Amino acid sequence: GGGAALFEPPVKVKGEHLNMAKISDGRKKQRKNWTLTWTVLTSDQLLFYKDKQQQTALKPTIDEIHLSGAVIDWNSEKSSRKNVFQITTNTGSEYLMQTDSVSTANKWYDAIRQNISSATKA
Ligand code: I3P
Repeated sequence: GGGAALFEPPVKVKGEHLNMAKISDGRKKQRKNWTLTWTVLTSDQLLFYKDKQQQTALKPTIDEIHLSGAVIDWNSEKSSRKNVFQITTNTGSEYLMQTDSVSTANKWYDAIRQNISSATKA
């Protein structure tokens, strides 16, 4: 407990370049706009940075997903791209994530699913 965590940098579980498209913001549909982002998974958040340097400099994120209560599923209907999965937050925002590498996609899908599960129980 305590407030010490406020002063700590994000826990760097993974960092990698992934394509991200936010397609709905709190149940309000958004125009799909794929962006290559430096993506970092912590125990309870998925953080999107413009590039790796922004994370290192502790600059604000492009966006962040709170994993508690979120849902992750593979999705082959909302994009013509391969290896797409969708994360739906507990407020109804929807994010598509994609990479051409099936092993990278699988690795992230599994890690995010695990952290959603533990963040939701916490
Ligand atoms: C969209 C863009 C997206 C594409 C989307 C297009 O066009 O080409 O990359 O999604 O397809 O509408 P625009 O840039 O003019 O908005 P995918 O790459 O995921 O297929 P969609 O309309 O079927 O979502």
